[in-house]
Parts: sequence; structure tokens; C-alpha cells
Amino acid sequence: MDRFLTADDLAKSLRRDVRDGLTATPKTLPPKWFYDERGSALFEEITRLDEYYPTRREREILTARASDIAAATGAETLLELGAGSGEKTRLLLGALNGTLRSYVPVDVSGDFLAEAAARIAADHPGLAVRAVVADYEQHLHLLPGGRRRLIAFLGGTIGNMASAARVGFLGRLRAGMGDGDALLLGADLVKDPARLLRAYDDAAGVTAEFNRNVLRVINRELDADFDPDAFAHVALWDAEEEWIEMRLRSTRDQAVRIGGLDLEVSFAAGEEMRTEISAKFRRERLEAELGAAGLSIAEFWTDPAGDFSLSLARP
Ligand code: AVJ
Repeated sequence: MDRFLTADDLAKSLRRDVRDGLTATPKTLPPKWFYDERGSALFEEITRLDEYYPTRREREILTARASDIAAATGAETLLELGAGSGEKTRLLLGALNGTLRSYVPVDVSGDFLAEAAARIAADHPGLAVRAVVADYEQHLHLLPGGRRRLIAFLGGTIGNMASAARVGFLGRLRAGMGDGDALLLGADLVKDPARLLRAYDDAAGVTAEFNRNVLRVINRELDADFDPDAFAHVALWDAEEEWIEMRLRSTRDQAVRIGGLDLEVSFAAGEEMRTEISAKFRRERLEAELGAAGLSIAEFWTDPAGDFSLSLARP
């Protein structure tokens, strides 16, 4: 396993994010910190909820198009940005078995990554599996090279970035791509806001717990004393930006001490802190943003219901 990101780097960036976010107006926290062990388990639970369609829809597209993806790319290396559930990976690896020689899962967390990589290596003898611990926002240029690489960025995670950040990110990705490489990008699509809101505010309250989990992460990692029960989950649709926003609303006036930062922050009753944006796309916007980054869409697939998209883009 290659490490471009140490536990110390990660701790530093958490400190910076929390200090910057909690001293800003309005307060914000980046979604990156949801995913400790409990947060990852809660996200897995979200993907099985009736209301949360993206994972199922993306799987439908991958199942239907895996052999098209294989034929179109003839990929020798599969680079996967962000740890997949393993299931999407298996679909792709199965389809690419004629040409694929190596698989490179990339994630910020080494714990989950080593396990997942070992399982895949055991199931695919002959496939070189090289896990890389890296932040794909910072370390794109350090990822393994090769001819015919397929870079998969699935799940709709691109939606966690605002438009300018997406174009910047895609541009850096493009800068490291050769002519034979391709990008497989999963992106959720604009749809009825009521359905979107249900997907991000489920009846069982799993998403609410997932949202509050970031406070537990900060309590543990930075010796803070957030009372997660004093924050209510909020999901809203921003029609202008075409994104879902998740927030935590302070249910009372309260002060929180973050011992590890020697910082005290106060929240007014009703004050809202943004914890995630999840942008939803139209094909035109994907074409425009990929185009601005120097990539063009060779294939654009959706599930039959038109809920989710997979784009295959090339330099
Ligand atoms: C993993 C970022 C794609 O935005 O839908 C799920 C995270 N947040 N429910 C998404 C999430 C609330 C998810 N991504």
C-alpha cells in the first residue's frame, strides 16, 4: 500500500477544516469528515433505504453498461477514486477482465482500503492490486501512470463540490491523463425536489444520524463537547444552485468547547451550519464542466428512470 497521506496529515487537515469552518460566518463543516467507521456504516445503511435511489440507480447503469465500458476503454488499469462499496468495483472488474492488469483503489482512509484491496486481490488472482492512501483533491499527480487507464469517480461524490471546484478538480485530473485514458463519472441528476428531499431526509432518520455523526467525529478527534442531540438535521433544495444542502440547526443557545483547538464557539438557537452540498446535474452542465476541464463526453448513460448518470469522458 502506498501512502501519500499520513494519519498526521489527516489530523492536521481536520484541525484546519474545523477551525476555519467553525469560525466562519455562516459556520460550515466539509462532508469529508462524516466517514469514520460509524459514519461509513451509516452511509452504507443510507444506500439501502427506499428513499435513497442513487446507489441502486448507478448499480443498474453499471450492470447494463459494464461490457460497453470495457469495449470502449480496453482498460489496463482501473483507478478508483474514493472507496467503493466493493460491489461497483466487482462489476467493473468482472467486465474488464479481458484487458485489465492492475487495480488501484484510492482513499483517504487506509483502514478500510487495505481490507478491501486484500479481498479483491484474493478474488482476482493475476490482478495487481495497489492500494493508495491519498486525498484525490491533493494528490492526483502522484497516482500511478500507465497507458489505457480508466479513472472511476462514482457514487455522485463529484456533487460534494461546487461548480468552480469541480472544474478545477476535473482540470487537474485531465492534466494527468494521457490520450488512451478515460474517466467514468457518476453524477446524480436534477429531478422532482420532493423526491430529492426524501432521499436526504429519510423517514427512519438514518441520514439525520449520519449528519450528526460529524459532531461525534470532532468530539473524539479534537476533544470537543458537542451534544449531537442539540442539533437538528436539515435538508433543503437550493433551486438556484441545483444542489441539496444538509445543515445542522442548533436547537438552543449553546457554547461548544473544542479542547484540541483551544477554541470555544457559540451557537444561537436556530443557527444553521452547512455540512454538505450534493449537487444534481443536467447533461448540459456535465458537458460544459467536463469541456471546461478539457474532457469530452464519449458516452452518457442513465438508468431507465433517468435518475442517475454515468459519463465516459476522454481528453
Ligand atoms: C456519498 C457524497 C454521494 O451526496 O448523496 C448521502 C452522501 N449525504 N446522504 C450524497 C450522502 C447524505 C452522498 N455521496
